[in-house]
Amino acid sequence: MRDLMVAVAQLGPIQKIDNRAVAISRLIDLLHQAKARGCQFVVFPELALTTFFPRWIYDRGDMELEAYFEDSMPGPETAALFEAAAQAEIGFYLGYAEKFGAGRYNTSVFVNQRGDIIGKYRKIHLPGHSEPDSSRLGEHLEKRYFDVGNLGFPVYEMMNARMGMAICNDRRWPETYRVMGLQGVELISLGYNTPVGLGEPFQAAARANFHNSLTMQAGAYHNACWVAAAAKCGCEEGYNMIGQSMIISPSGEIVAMATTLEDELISARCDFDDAQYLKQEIFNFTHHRRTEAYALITERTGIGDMVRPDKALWDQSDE
Ligand code: CDV
Repeated sequence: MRDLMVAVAQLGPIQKIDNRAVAISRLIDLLHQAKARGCQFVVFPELALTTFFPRWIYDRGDMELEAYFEDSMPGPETAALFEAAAQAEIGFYLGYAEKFGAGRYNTSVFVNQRGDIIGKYRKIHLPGHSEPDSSRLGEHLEKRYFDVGNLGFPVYEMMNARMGMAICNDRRWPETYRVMGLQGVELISLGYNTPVGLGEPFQAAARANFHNSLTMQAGAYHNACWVAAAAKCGCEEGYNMIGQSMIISPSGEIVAMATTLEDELISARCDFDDAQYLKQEIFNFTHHRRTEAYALITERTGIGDMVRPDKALWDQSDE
């Protein structure tokens, strides 16, 4: 059997006054809990080192904004997390704001049990807006502060499994999972910050938890892979963010879910062989996918004209 003991380390709110040292000590505490449970791999949230700063209005280049970004990874403060994980022989996924030359990315990395970064992902689906709008109850300015990720959706061999990454809004897009599914991904790690009450209709806010699980359960099942998802949640700077961090099996079933809106560790044994039936039968891509019918997916971005088949292919009445 090929398996991995996976932990998801949900974080409660990180307020603006909480510096990195505070956040990192909470991550290390969760890492130690994971070790005590016999876990080998931990998934931390999106932008896990600071408060969720895209809720405030800055100009790119502002000192206060720049301070949310990491110049290096590990850096002077994050080194303690890398050391603690290497000591515990635990691999992890970590989301953070990355400076790379002039580029600014919403990034995640895979770190192996020895503390080496073995893979990186930069968020591709950036939600929200570039320009503030005072008519909204709250801003979500990821489009203003981050560049679109330029690394695709890579899958890495780590801890004897094929592992992929996504970040928050990516989880709502089936393409995210499929691109990794086509690389044989076995475990997708992702972190999220999902605020509610920014001015969306009441029904959208009321369904936020449902859509969180719906999209990830579908992505897991359609690609016969595990999904491990970590929220940063609770009331952060007056804004509410959903929790329900979860681990989902390749059958699409939730096998562990957080029940608080605070720092909380959940875990599950992920059996990769368990997915083989689905990968070889119903979702045997090689046998069953029909790419000739999927061209619109990469040719078009938004909704366009209806595409009709040649009528002669389906109607013989003119003959
Ligand atoms: N951090 C995110 O990407 N949040 C979005 C919200 C803004 C909808 C999400 O998809 O959860």
